[in-house]
Amino acid sequence: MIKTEVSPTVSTFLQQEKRLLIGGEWVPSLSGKKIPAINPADGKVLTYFEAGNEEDVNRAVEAARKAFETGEWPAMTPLEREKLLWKIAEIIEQHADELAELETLDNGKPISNALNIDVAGASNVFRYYAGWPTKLRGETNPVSRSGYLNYTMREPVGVVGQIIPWNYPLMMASWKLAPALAAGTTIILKPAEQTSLSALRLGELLIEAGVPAGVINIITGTGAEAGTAISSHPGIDKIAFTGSTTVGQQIMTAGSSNIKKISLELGGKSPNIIFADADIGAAAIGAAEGIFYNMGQDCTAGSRVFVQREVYEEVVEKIVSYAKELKIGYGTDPSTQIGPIVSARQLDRVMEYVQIGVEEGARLLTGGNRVTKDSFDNGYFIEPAVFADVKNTMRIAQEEIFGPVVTIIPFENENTLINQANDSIYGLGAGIWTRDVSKAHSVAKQLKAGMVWINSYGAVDPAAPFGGYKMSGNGREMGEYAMELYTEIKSVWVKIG
Ligand code: TXE
Repeated sequence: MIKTEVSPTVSTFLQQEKRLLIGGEWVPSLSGKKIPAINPADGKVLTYFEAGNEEDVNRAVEAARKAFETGEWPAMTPLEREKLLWKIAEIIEQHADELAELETLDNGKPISNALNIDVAGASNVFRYYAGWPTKLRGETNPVSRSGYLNYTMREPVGVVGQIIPWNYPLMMASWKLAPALAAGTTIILKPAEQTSLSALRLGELLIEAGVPAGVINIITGTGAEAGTAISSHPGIDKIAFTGSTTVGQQIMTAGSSNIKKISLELGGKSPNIIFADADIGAAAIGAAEGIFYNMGQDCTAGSRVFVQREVYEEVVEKIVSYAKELKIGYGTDPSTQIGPIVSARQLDRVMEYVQIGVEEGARLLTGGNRVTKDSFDNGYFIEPAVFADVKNTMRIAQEEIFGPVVTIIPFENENTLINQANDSIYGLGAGIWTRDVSKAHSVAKQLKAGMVWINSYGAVDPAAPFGGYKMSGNGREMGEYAMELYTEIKSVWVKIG
């Protein structure tokens, strides 16, 4: 239960005045209102940052439009953009420890995860997209109108609004910024109000790397004020959003005013399916990690574990003992596996779902209590919870909990399983555990999910598409797919004959 001291570098950053990044300058918000950054491990205020509003968004859009149309950015060659993105990746790596510490303090996640997954994921995505500016090609098209040449060009979509959540703050900022920069757009980024600090520090590093003024603007603030101002702004051409499905729906409505291009990465209730012929030891660990990683605050969390009847009790037992052994503690302690939930509000939400599960008649085998021992009582800690004998129709199996709560559902055979697994408004991820290769591919084909993992769970990579079916979203991030999100196609006709 070590609670290590804050390092001098992070301490200095926390003491500095936080501002909005507009047109290459750090400026105060026009309203002067502030939001506290709360450490979820002890409920104390780390620092305050600006509550940007509509007028601040207007200023940012103006700066982004200017940077898009004139000056250094549109004149930059693809090779120069490549160098810039590569440099950002390097600077993130050079500041890895500091960024990880800041992320852990602000979000609560275990420091080893912050460093090895979040910060490493952030620099990797910039490095991957560094390769794209020089690969964005058009085509010549075999048109049947004689005497004509037709070719296409890919152009940056314009000014982009990016609204991100609190579960992977730095990594989400990087997943959004890197392809948008590679495409040549200019950006207004709004981090989540629960976790805005790493984005602000990233903003400083982006300036240090040489991102021209106005290309990336950072507006901190609430969803209700800064978020809606971005999603409804007529000067913004595209919105990229990660967050709840409800807000995704609001963004689609708000964005209709000027037919914004909208990509959404929303909620999930992903099935992680264990067949009786699987390597049961590996599958049970995979299922437990698939839900408890990042305290279950993961859009692809395998929150519905389907287990074939023959091995049901065995798997349940293994998941329960895994959950009981997880080490709960301050994220700053390197041995911690389960840190606090991000906010008091999210903790309440998770606790409420535990109660709902009990009332619905599911069997709560372990966890679900707020941790109040030692000095944890002011932090937002909860014991990982395991529900068995869950029916897929229960609310705890249908609604996204976004916390360390797993629902384990028995199934009889492949046919009944597919219907149950697909019986969800969501379609983000899915896992399949079996030794039967044909069954694995057949089930993968039948699942309505944007990502399927076979005999593993949750791998992501900048080269592999990421996104969901149904109400889990629109469009795909990562890989070449993200370049489509941030570019327009122009078809050019030339009369040659
Ligand atoms: O999300 P919100 P919340 C899910 C998860 C979680 C639930 C609620 O189930 O329990 O959502 O979390 C901004 N216009 N996910 O309330 O509100 C907000 O400021 C424009 C899944 O924190 O969707 C923040 O920057 N923007 C998820 C971002 O949207 C608005 C990750 C996300 O906040 C806005 C997070 C508005 N009207 C939560 N309202 C995932 N897919 O990974 C809010 N925002």
